[in-house]
Amino acid sequence: MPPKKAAAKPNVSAEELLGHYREMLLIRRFEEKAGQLYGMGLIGGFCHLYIGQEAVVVGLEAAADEGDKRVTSYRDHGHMLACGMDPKGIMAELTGREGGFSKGKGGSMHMFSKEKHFYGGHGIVGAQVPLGAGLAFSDKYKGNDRVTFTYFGDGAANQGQVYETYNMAQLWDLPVVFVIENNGYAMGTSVVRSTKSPSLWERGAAYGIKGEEVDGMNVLAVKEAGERAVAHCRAGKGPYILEVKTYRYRGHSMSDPAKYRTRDEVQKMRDERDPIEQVRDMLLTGKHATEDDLKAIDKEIKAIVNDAAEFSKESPEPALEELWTDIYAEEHV
Ligand SMILES: Cc1ncc(C[n+]2csc(CCOP(=O)(O)OP(=O)(O)O)c2C)c(N)n1
Ligand SMILES: [Mg+2]
Repeated sequence: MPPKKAAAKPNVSAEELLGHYREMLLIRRFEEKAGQLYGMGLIGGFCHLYIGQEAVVVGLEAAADEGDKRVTSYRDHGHMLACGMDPKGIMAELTGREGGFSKGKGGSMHMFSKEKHFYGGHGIVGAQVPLGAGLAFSDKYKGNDRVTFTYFGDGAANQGQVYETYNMAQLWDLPVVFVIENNGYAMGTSVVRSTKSPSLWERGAAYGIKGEEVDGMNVLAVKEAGERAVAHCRAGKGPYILEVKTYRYRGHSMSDPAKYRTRDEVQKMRDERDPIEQVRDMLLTGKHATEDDLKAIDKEIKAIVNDAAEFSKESPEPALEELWTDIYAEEHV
């Protein structure tokens, strides 16, 4: 579980706090809506919600610059929203419609945006890790100072290809931030049941890679650590590992027997550590916003999410001919 910390007085502007609040709330409300649409049978197949983990991606995006890249696993809706992809296109992909980011043919786990430098959305546990190093290699080769954020879970951290990637990333000083989103569970297996070395970031030491553990329920702590990691990479010092301690409130995917943890455990986390509530408290106690201001933001976010849901129902299903497009690369002679 993430460490319990008294909220330090933040040295941060009202504008910045409100921005974090808005972005985390967008992810939360979007995911709640996706859960509803799934229940109504409008979304099929796999769907993994990000509720509870919002501070991770919002904090790290706040540390990123234009042109930086990101790649992640199947639990990807939050990452797409945080890097600025249109909620309509994401929701329409979830419902398998033409207006979706993969024209309705990829679904929840397979979306991409060249414009926002979002490289997926990957269903094979750990597979995105070498891809992230490859993206970083391309930037290093081109000689720019872009950084790639490569996200993976605590379960993925036990995959062999992660360590092959660490070796090459450090050998070639690749500008990649490895973000381990440690939410405590890999499907139904808790971290303590799957490894005797619960400090996942420290494994980087075997390759000479620096890193740290971060309180992933505190968006400001994530942003601060993200800035350190990014500065390290941009300075040409090679990769950096952030093990971000977080928690998912919902099941692993839409079907989850939830027998591996108690309801009390989840409730305690919601009550005591919720990332959105923490920022809400800072905004109210710091007199940066009133209850009414926050209600207005909530209303605005709900409208964005409702529009996305409407769009995802109205957008047509892909035409039959689409079965044959974007399957193989065109031959260029
Ligand atoms: C190579 C591979 N093995 C197993 C699976 C089945 N699987 C899907 S998600 C998952 C758990 C991964 O957990 P973690 O990395 O902690 O990510 P989280 O779901 O918590 O975000 C497993 C075993 C898979 N998709 N790919
Ligand atoms: Mg996990």
